[in-house]
Amino acid sequence: RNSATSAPLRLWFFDTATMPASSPLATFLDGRVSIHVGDLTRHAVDALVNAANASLLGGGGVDGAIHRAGGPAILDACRAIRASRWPEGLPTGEAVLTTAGDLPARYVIHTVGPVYGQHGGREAELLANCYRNSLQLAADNALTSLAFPAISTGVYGYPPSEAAQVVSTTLTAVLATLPGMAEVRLVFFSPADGAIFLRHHRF
Ligand code: AR6
Repeated sequence: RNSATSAPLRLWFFDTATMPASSPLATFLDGRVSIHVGDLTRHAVDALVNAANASLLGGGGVDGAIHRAGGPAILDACRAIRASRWPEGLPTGEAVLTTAGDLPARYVIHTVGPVYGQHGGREAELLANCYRNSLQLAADNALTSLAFPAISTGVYGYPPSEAAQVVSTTLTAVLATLPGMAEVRLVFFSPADGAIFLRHHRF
């Protein structure tokens, strides 16, 4: 066996494990919040936030991408949390913490966003709870950097322009209470989604 062909290809100037996933489109709140476009799973932060569903057993969208890239350790941890703490499923707006498996992040925080139009007008409050509870859970675990996807704006149908207002006002309020939370990245999958956020935020 030729060791030269089986050695990992690792060029110092293109090390995907340590290079930043993207440079920000914009920053807010004295640089504590940054806006990115690309794949959330590439971000090497203390915790990625997952837009999960109540089952915590995986799905499509960013949830599928996190479980695919992170491997089976994440699903094992989710099953254990279901069995011990949330046998009926994780309620909308709540958040739980697991390993990040093989991902470059250290942990994954799973939260369940509202399905737009299914909560009798409480959608904005529930979406804010996702961001607030994820940030508080991170702070309780002494984590200082987080990356969020645009929770609920895919399969769950939340209009991205409305979500931008909820997310920016919630981050402004919550980060004022969490001085140790140094870095919050908002990661949009497409440039169009990033542009909608930048048009509608209220930072
Ligand atoms: N990186 C960043 N953003 C992504 C990625 C990625 N790899 N993949 C998708 N997005 P969605 P939801 C964006 O549907 O609306 C799942 O099946 C996507 O373009 O992932 O909260 C769960 O299991 C969109 O802007 O989450 C639940 O059943 C945003 O992430 C349900 O979907 C959120 O889209 C949750 O629906």
